[in-house]
Amino acid sequence: MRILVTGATGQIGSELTLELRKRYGGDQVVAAGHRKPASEALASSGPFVSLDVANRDALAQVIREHRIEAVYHLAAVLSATGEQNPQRAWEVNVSGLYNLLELAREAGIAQIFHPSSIAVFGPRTPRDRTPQDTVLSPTTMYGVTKVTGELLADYYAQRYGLDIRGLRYPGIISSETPPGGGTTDYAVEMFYYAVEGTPYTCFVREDTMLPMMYMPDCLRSAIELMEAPCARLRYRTYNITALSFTAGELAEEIRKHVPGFRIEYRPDFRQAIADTWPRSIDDSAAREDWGWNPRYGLAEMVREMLEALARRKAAGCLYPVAAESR
Ligand code: AKB
Repeated sequence: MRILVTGATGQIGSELTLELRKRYGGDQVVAAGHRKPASEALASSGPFVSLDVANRDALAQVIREHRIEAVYHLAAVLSATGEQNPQRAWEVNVSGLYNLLELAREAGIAQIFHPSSIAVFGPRTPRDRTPQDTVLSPTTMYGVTKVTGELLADYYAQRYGLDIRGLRYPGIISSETPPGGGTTDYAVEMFYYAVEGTPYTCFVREDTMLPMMYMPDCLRSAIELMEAPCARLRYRTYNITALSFTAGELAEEIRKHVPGFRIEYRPDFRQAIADTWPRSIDDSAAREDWGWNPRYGLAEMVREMLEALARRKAAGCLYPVAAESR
């Protein structure tokens, strides 16, 4: 299959592209992003095209020229940035997806992966062990676009027979490309500050608990869902999680490795977003239908994150997350 990854320079896209290239071959996986690839590995391991998914003609050209047969559609504006520019969030997240679905219908694309998010839930949704089937009433534009995306996926599957699959991702923690513009970004930033030896000002309260997942689990979940037999899937978009912890619990775990790590809590507008999202997720449907099983708990994730970032720092290639926001 010739695969296109949109949003390939983002947090998930940059690592998923490399994982897919390892599995299916470098030339088979076209990376598309609106920034230049940040890593040499991403730039040199296969084709890269510059693309804004809201530009339908440009997307059509990439699909045609590279004879694309499957798409991992990761291009998105996240929750915090989405509140700063809701119009752009709609354009990228909804118009971009609509463009892709229409082109997929015309070009006969075999499969699409479209991530959703815990942002589809809202203040009227049960916050503990949030069920698969529940109230979707988000209060952020990002959440609105993700609910719309889920509904569009259902519609195009029913009406045109497209094979579209998705996961409601929690916060994703990773050591390669930092996330940009999400509410859960504090859980990544904290590591960078700890490794830099700089005190961190956290933008949510110490007792804020959100569901999270470490990148290796995130990559595996996308690929396992896409490879699952269609007949076993009761849902098009699944709840998924790995672990839940408070900001304070994460800081405590980091302190076991970096004893002098200092943190203060100064909640900003992102606290109000976090307060409408689940504390934990019921992902039993994913476990039953396609065998989802996360491998990383808090202790292993924190140890691996700190080791990976320390290696990057020693090699002089730690992204300047801490330096930029200092
Ligand atoms: C965000 O915080 O906006 C994202 C998400 C949970 O989808 N990380």
